Amino acid sequence: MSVGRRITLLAVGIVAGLTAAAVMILIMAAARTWLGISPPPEAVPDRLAPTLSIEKFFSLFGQYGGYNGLKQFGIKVGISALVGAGVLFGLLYALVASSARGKNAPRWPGGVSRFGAIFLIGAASVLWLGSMILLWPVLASNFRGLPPSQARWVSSIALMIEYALFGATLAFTFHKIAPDNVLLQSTDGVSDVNEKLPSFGRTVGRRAILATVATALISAPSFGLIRRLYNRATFDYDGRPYSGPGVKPIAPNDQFYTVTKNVVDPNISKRVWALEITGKVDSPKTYDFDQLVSLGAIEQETTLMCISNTIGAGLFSNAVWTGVPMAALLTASGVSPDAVEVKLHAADGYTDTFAIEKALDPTTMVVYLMNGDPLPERHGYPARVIVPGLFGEKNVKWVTGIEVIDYDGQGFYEQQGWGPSFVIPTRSDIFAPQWRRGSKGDAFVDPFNRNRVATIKGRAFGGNRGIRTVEVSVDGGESWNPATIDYPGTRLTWTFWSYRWTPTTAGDIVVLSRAVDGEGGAQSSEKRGIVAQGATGYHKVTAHVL
Ligand SMILES: Nc1nc2c(c(=O)[nH]1)N[C@H]1C(S)=C(S)[C@@H](COP(=O)(O)O)O[C@H]1N2
Ligand SMILES: [Mo]
Repeated sequence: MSVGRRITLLAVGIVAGLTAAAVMILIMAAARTWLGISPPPEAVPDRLAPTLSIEKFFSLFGQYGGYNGLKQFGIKVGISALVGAGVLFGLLYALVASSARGKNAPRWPGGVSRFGAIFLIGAASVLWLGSMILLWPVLASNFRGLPPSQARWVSSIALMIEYALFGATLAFTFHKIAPDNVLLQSTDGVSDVNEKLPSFGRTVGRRAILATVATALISAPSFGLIRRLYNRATFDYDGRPYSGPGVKPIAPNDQFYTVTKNVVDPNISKRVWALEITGKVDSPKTYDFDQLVSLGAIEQETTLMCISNTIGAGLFSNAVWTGVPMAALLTASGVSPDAVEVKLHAADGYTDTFAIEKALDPTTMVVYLMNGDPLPERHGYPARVIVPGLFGEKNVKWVTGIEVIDYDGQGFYEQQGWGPSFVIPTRSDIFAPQWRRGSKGDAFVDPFNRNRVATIKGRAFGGNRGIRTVEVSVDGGESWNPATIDYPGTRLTWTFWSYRWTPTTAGDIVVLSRAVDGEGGAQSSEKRGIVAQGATGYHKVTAHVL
C-alpha cells in the first residue's frame, strides 16, 4: 500500500473515531441529564478523590485554583480523554481493518470486517470490565436518586451500551468512508502502482467530509446538554459560608452554608428515589418518599459545621429539621448484634460512616424538611442525614442507602486521612462588628472610639453538648468577662452571645472569646488547623481604638 493511501486510511480512522466519540459523548450527556447516570469524566474523579491524601488534595487545590478549579480541570481532562480515546481507537481500527487479515476477513453488516469487529468487541469488553473494576464503588451512584442496588445495575448496563455504541459507530463509519472496493483495491499492489486512482482520494475525501459534518451535527446537542449541566454546576455555591454581622440564629434556607464534592449536584426525582436499609439487618427494607414521611415527623433544631471551617469562618449554620429518627428505620429492620457502624450511601456516590450507637441515638435523623420547607436541592433533597455533634461531612445529603456493617468502614473524606475523630470540639467566634481576615490575622474593619460603648457579637458551639457560658477578653486574653447569652439555642445548636464594651485606651486591642460547653468542657486554647480533626483555638480579632 502506498504511503499516501496508508496515511489516508489512518485519517479515515481518526474521522471515524471522532464520530464514534461524538455519539458516545452525546449518549453520556443525555444519560447524565435525564437518567442521572454518571459518565466516566465525572465518575473517575469521584472514584479517585477519596484515594488522595489530604496533603495531595490540598496541593491540587493550590495548583488548580481551589476545589472548583480542580473540579473544572477534572471534567475537561475527562472529556478530552473521551475524544482522545476516539482518535486512538480510530487509528487502531484503521490499522486492523487495513491489515491483510482485516481486509480478507468475512464481512459483517455494514461491510464491517469480522476481524475488525472482533478487535473492537474485545477492546470494548476489556474497557468495560476495567471500568467496572475501577469504578465499582461509584457505580452505586445515580444522580436522579435510584437506590444503590438498582443504581449499580443501571450504571453498569449504561457503560456497556455506551462502549458498544462507540465501537459500532466507529466500525460502521470507517467502512462507510472507506468501503471494501476502496479498502481492497490496494491489496494487489498493482492498482497501487496503477496510480490512476483519483477516485480513492476523492471518494474517501468527500465521505470523510460528510462524516465530519455528521460529527459536528451530533456534537451540537451535546454542547447544549453539557452547557445545561454546567449552568447547574456547583462552582458558585460550593464552600459558601454563612457569616458576617447579619447572621441569624436560624439561617434562611437559601443562605445556609453549602459544601459539596460534586461538580453538578444530584437533581433527584421523588418518583425514582428510595431509601434502602441493608447489610447486617434481619430484614432489609426499601422506603419510597411517602413511606418515609408516613413514619413520622419530629422537629429538631441542629447546627451543622464543616470540618474545614477555620476559627471564625462561616462553614457553619443552624436550621430546624423535620424527619424520622434513624433508629426507627434501623429497628424496623432489626439490627444484627454484630453491627459496628452504619455506612451511608448517597445519590452522588458519596459515602460516610459512624458508630451504630450514634446511628441509634434518638437525635440522629433522616430529615426531609428544612425550616419547614422541603430540603433545597443543594442541601440534600429529598432526604438527608442529621447527626448532631459530628462534623458536617457525616450529615450525608441525598441519602439513598443505610447499610449496617460489622467492621470499621471509612467514608469519602476519612479515606483521605481525615479524622479519626469527627466529634466537633467546642468553639466560639465573633461575627460583629464586621471584621476582615488579613495576613496579620483578623481585624475589625471600622475603628472603635474611646469611651463609647460598642457591642461585640458572636456565636459559640459545643457540638451536641450545648453551651454553658461564654466569656470575652478585651485585653488580649489577660482577663475575661462574662458575655450575655442572646440566643441560648439547644444542646444541639449554637448559642449567640454579645458583650458591651467601652474601650478606655487608644491603640490596637485584641478581642477574644471562649466558651464552656454544656458538659463543663472548656474550649481549647490550643491553636490547631483544620487537618485532620477540625480547628481549635480562640478567635482573636484586633480592634483599632481611636
Ligand atoms: N451526598 C453528599 N453528602 C454530603 C456531602 C457531599 O459532597 N455529598 N458533603 C458533606 C460535607 S463535607 C458537608 S460540610 C455537609 C454540608 O452540608 P450543607 O451543604 O447542607 O451545609 O454535607 C456533607 N454531606
Ligand atoms: Mo465539610
